[in-house]
Amino acid sequence: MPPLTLRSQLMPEAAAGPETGMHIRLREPAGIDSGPGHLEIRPGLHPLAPDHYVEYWTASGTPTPIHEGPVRLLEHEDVLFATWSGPDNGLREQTEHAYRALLAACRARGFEHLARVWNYFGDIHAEEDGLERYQAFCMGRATALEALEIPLASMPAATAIGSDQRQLVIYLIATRTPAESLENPRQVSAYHYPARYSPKSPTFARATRLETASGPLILLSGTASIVGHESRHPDDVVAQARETLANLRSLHDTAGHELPRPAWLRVYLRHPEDRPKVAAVLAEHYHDVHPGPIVQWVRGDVCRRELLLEIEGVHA
Ligand code: 3EB
Repeated sequence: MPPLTLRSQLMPEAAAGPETGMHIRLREPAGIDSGPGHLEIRPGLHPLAPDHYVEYWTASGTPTPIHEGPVRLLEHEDVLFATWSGPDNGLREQTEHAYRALLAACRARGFEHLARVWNYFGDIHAEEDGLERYQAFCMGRATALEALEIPLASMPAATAIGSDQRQLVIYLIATRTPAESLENPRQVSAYHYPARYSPKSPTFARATRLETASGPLILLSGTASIVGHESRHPDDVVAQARETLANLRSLHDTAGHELPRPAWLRVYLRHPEDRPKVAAVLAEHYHDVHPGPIVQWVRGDVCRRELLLEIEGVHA
């Protein structure tokens, strides 16, 4: 199998980015639009001023756009971008329904493997049918993935963040050949978390590794201040930032020392006013990496109330 042509870039909004592919823009309203060769995804999050970055995912060749109800796809020869957007009430059923539709669309085109999935919806801590909405989301997702018999050892890397708008927005990268799923020795695999976090555990890998034409690509899941399965340092955003970076370092070590530097990171902050403190921790951590990662700052709610930040990104 030839290496994938998948590429990832985070660029200032003012720069001329690629015209085709999947573009993630933090702009209202939450939702997904498509053009002839691209998908525009607006997760429903707010960027922290003054930065305006756009995240671009591209693959080579002329993509084919496909629109089937709430599912929109962009098919390349070796990569399929797949998205779903719709109301986020009845979240458990909606999530299951969305995942079934997405997975069916991917499989119908020969893209059996999920490398990376992003999930956003509003009011993540609110209760719905006796469950916290994050748990309802986890149940819907796990039910769909179980029904489709996706093994735990090949889960995609993922993000699930509470947005500022009531819209379920899911987007993903699927491939014909499997990515390598990676776990973090400092953390219990999310799919083995004890049931007190959610009656059905979150189903994602800590990262995935893909071989591309321009070298290995490591897709880092949303990573927080969790060691084992427990949250660490409630109420201390600086200590949470350090613990999160220790998790990311350990994940990078697991993925392979020869691997490239982080190209970009996205920091989700529960409280925007924490940015300067977290930025100082990041600057210290990456002071010997040149050039350092491009960092996008976003307001968002991490799934556990005590967690104040989460970081995801790409090594390329
Ligand atoms: C954690 O490590 C923090 O449910 O898809 C991070 C990334 C988190 C993805 C998900 C949740 C998810 O458990 C939360």
